[in-house]
This record gives sequence, structure tokens and C-alpha cells, in this order.
Amino acid sequence: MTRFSIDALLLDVDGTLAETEELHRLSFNRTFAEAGLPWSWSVETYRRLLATTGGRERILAWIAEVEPERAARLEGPNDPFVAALHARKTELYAEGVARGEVALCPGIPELLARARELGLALAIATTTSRANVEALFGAHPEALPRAAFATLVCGEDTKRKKPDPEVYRLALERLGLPPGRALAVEDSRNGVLAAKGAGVPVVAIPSLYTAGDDLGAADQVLASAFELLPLVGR
Ligand code: XBP
Ligand code: MG
Repeated sequence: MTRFSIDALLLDVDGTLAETEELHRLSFNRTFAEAGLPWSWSVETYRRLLATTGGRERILAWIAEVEPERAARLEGPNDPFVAALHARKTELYAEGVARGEVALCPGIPELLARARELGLALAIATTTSRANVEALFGAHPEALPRAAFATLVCGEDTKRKKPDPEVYRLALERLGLPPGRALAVEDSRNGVLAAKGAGVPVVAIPSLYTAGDDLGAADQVLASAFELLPLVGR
């Protein structure tokens, strides 16, 4: 029985298409070490810091927490020191993805293949940087064919990141669809809230870093994308 009668799948990237956050964390830490900064994020710390979506925003939140004097000297959200750290982290992350250090989540290749068989439109709805999404496509050309996606809405495309619904509103606008004809796939509480805020039904599949998130606002919580295969249809 089809549970979601839809025309499009709107897919989050980090934690949904692939288990990316561990490589993000290691890339942040390497960036900090290269810059001579005494910062190193443990798995536990990073799990807490993920409440702030966006890598640049996460560094800013960290500085405000551990070095308030430095935070007071920063030139706002576009501070060049923070921007340079984030740019280097993005570079290191892309190198890691290209080396094959990020695996796709179980059932994602099969879900995308099924969606294409059904003729569903595919879109990316993420707060991560476009370069990171392109790197992932580049590393998995068969399972994640770039041409299969009608649009990629990324971190640079919105003023406010998840849990703000802007990313989902923009994806729907670009696809020309009402929210009820799409289904979002997310792994985190922030992602679920963003989709629901735009009126989009959402299936949550927890990832390594979001296993403890409250995903109660999702329409359905599943263990893997394999479980979603029989639930989508036109
Ligand atoms: C992902 C994020 C991103 C990544 C890092 O959230 O919050 O910030 O952790 O990517 P979601 P950038 O899965 O909800 O989209 O450093 O490029 O921001
Ligand atoms: Mg995510």
C-alpha cells in the first residue's frame, strides 16, 4: 500500500544521503590544528554543536562559548577569520569525500532508483555548502547521478538555515509543487522542523549523530531508506 502519494522527493544531505558528519568534524579539527588554534571537537561536543546548523555558524557559536573576548572582536557573521577557517574546512572535507571517506546511507541508492522509476522529481534541500554536495555527487556518480536532480537548494541559497523552512519553500517553488505533493527525507530534528514549517510531510531516518534527536514531529520515523521503498508512489 502506498502511504505517500507524491510527485517529488526532497532530500537532505548530511546524515540522510550519507554519513557525512564525522568527516565534517575531522575536517574542522584539522583546520583548527593547521591554524594553531587550541580547539578540538570530540564526538560528544560535536553532537551538541550540531544544534547550530551551518559550519560557519557552528564556528561562530563555538567562539562565543569558549572565547567570548575573541567573539567580541569578530566582524559579525561574515567575519573574515571565521570565513577563512570555514573555507579551509570545506576544502579538506571535499578532499576526504573524493578519497571515498563518506559512504552513502543504507537504502539510498535503491530509494533514488525507485523514485526515478516512478518518475518522481528529485531535489536536494540542505543547509550544507554547495561544494560539499557537488563533492558527494562526484564521488558517487552511479548511485547519485547529478543529472537526476531537478534542483539543489544549498546553504548559500537561503538567508536562514534549518530549522527555518526557507530551504523547503525554495525547493517547492523551484519545482512548482504544493507542499502536499512532496515528501522530505531528513535525519535530524532541525531538518524535520524545517520541512514541517513549510508544510511538507517528512520521514525521519536517524543517523549516527542524530540518533538521540527528538524526531516526534516527523510523519514517520524509519530505521533506513530501505523501509521507505514500499511507502512511496504517485
Ligand atoms: C547539516 C549542517 C551542515 C554540516 C556542515 O545540516 O548543519 O552545517 O554540518 O556543512 P542538515 P557546512 O543535514 O540539516 O542540512 O560546513 O558546509 O555548513
Ligand atoms: Mg541532516
